Amino acid sequence: MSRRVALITGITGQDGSYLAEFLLAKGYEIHGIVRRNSDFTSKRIDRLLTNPAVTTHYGDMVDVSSLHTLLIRTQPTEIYNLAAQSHVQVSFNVPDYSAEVNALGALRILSLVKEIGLASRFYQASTSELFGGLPGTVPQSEATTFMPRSPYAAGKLFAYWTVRNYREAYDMFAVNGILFNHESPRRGRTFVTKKISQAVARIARDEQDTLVLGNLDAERDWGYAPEYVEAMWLMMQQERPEDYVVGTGVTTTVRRFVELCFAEVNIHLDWIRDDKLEIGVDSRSGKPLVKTDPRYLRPLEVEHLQADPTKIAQEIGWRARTNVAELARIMVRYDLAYSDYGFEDAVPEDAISRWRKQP
Ligand code: NAP
Ligand code: G4F
Repeated sequence: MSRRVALITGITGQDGSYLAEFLLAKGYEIHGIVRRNSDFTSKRIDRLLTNPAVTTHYGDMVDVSSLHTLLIRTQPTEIYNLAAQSHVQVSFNVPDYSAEVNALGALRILSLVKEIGLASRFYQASTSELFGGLPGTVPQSEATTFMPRSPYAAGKLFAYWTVRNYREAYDMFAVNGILFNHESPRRGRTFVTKKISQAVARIARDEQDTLVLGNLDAERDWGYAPEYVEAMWLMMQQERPEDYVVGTGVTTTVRRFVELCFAEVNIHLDWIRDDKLEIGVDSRSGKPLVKTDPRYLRPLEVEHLQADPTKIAQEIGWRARTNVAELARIMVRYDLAYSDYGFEDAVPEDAISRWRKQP
């Protein structure tokens, strides 16, 4: 069998950890780039680190020499560029850094691959945030016009076009996966779905009083992350390099995701609007459980994302299998069972039923 060596940037993140597991099962040798932090960040991949097929290396997307060294030493057949300053709201606070990592990071790797003369295939973690705010353009496909609305998305737009330019100019196998939001129990706690599912579990356990959120009306096309890493890999196995939109095709408001999560613990909400703020109260006890706070509003918002995943379904046969209600269930059940941010596979039934309120 031919050599299968994957280099994953962002291996410690949600997608990186699922992708590493997926590729390991396919027999790949895996190298992951880990940046230096003030504490360990490898929790999502700790259980993989004893596997001799997995090696992690210190490196950073802003450090060209580390990328150069790792490319030469590992000689990857496939590179998955998942590293990013991936939080949209935070990108307004650290715009230069977001551009360094999200835009120039991709350019650095592509340029090194070309100059070193590697035959590596390259996957770029592009995003539905590219579509941004063009009114009336839903659902969004590969042909939809981009209009980024954050430093995060503007940086990703640069990377998107860099991939296309390198592909055409130098005949490289480089692809953009334009992925819509995908979530899981491993999602970072500052993203809205995990913030909600964890708060719901904590409220059910009487460890937290309220969940404070920003824009409840934003709509996202939320899928289940383990399915999305398979789409990344499939794109890299095609004969020709092509860009693909990856999503469920169904969009849901943040408000509805909150309701779905609370329903998992048998709590139903009534919404009360008070001037610009909104409160979600427990319909039985009248207790306020959800509040909005302008602190979580963004300088610019992307209001409506909904994928048109026709191309990937028709050409590759990939389809999302988990709907948003199932996703909310998976996430809340996990958070009910594990109060820590752990990465266990199985969720014991008794740990869930203990915390579900009687209907
Ligand atoms: P994530 O959980 O935030 O993971 C980001 C990863 O990038 C982490 O491993 C992080 O390391 C690493 N990283 C950040 N800055 C770095 C730097 N300067 N050098 C090296 N590594 C760095 O993100 P995710 O949800 O897995 O998403 C993976 C990729 O897909 C990202 O590029 C994201 O923008 C993109 N994307 C995500 C979604 C989604 O819904 N999840 C949708 C579309 C596109 P630390 O562990 O040290 O922080
Ligand atoms: O969970 P979010 O922070 O994800 P967002 O901004 O859609 O970005 C994620 O998905 C992108 C793909 O479309 C990725 F490229 C990106 O890397 C990241 O993974 O916010 C989702 C929505 C937003 O409209 C936000 O305004 O939820 C709204 N929201 C409401 N209250 C909140 C909150 N978001 C966060 N993070 N925290 C809140 O309290």
